[in-house]
Amino acid sequence: MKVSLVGLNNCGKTSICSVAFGQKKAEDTQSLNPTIFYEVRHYPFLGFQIGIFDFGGQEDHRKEYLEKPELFAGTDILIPVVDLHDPKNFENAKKYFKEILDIFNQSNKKPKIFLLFHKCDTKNYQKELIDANIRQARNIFLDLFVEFDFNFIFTSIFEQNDLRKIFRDILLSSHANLKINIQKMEKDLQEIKTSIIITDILGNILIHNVQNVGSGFILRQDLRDFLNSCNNIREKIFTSDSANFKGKNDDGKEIEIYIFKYIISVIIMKSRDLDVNSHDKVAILLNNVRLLADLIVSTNFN
Ligand SMILES: Nc1nc2c(ncn2[C@@H]2O[C@H](COP(=O)(O)OP(=O)(O)O)[C@@H](O)[C@H]2O)c(=O)[nH]1
Ligand SMILES: [Mg+2]
Repeated sequence: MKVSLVGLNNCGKTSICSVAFGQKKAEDTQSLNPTIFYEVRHYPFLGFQIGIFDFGGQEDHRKEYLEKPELFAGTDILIPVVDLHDPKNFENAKKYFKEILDIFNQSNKKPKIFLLFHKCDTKNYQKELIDANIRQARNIFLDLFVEFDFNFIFTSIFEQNDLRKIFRDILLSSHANLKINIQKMEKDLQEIKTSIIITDILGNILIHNVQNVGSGFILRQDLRDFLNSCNNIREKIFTSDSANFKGKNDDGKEIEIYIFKYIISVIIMKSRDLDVNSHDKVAILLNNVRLLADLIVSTNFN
């Protein structure tokens, strides 16, 4: 799956990638260098390869892309990014987006579009201006994409958890059944009184009910290593597609790892015995994850 991020220089594209997918915190993005031409990063997600194309936004690069429309070929999802802190460039951004849309209009394959109204925060920016900028941006940009399958979203790298979820849903947007399943589980999870993290086997977090579980889209390194070891054991010793692992100390602290269909994992961390209600809900959740894993295996992502 090819995802193309486009927008003027400095609007936040590289920061979005590194905060949503990488291990970076919002504060670490200030030292990012301007992207030269374009960069492709591959993120494995639910066992599939996702290529994120980050198109650097400097003027001379923008001209070059427009002369080489093949660079955008095969884009499944186009993400135009608007910098809400930079209203004087709204019209420039609009002009650039229009030129890109023309490229897609000329080919007969149209991507899904998710417009990000980005930097929707008042970090290093005057609070009084942001509402007016949002109104202005809506007026300028929203009618641009009418001929496309189009959505818009407000984003900020300072809302890392939201950003992670937004990208998860964007990546699943062509797979409505998976998305609905995951969102339902997310709701169920909020009612369970023990810490649970559901990830793919590489540690990309799908859902969780734990605060500060990791610094982004990916599980903490030590848990990721642990998961990886469990997965190796599943493969080499159990030689089956699913397995579960338990660890316990004398005080009743417990960690359980379930691996379903070598693709998805559930990490459960208990600090004491569960009440009956939560216990039943965990069992239902595990069953649902098992079904989700089947669904993922039968889904043809590419
Ligand atoms: N306030 C705020 N600043 C952001 C946000 N996203 C990115 N930035 C800052 O915007 C600047 C440019 O970001 P960068 O990712 O290099 O932009 P790019 O040229 O589009 O790749 C950096 O100083 C980031 O820290 C955001 O959501 N809010
Ligand atoms: Mg960049």
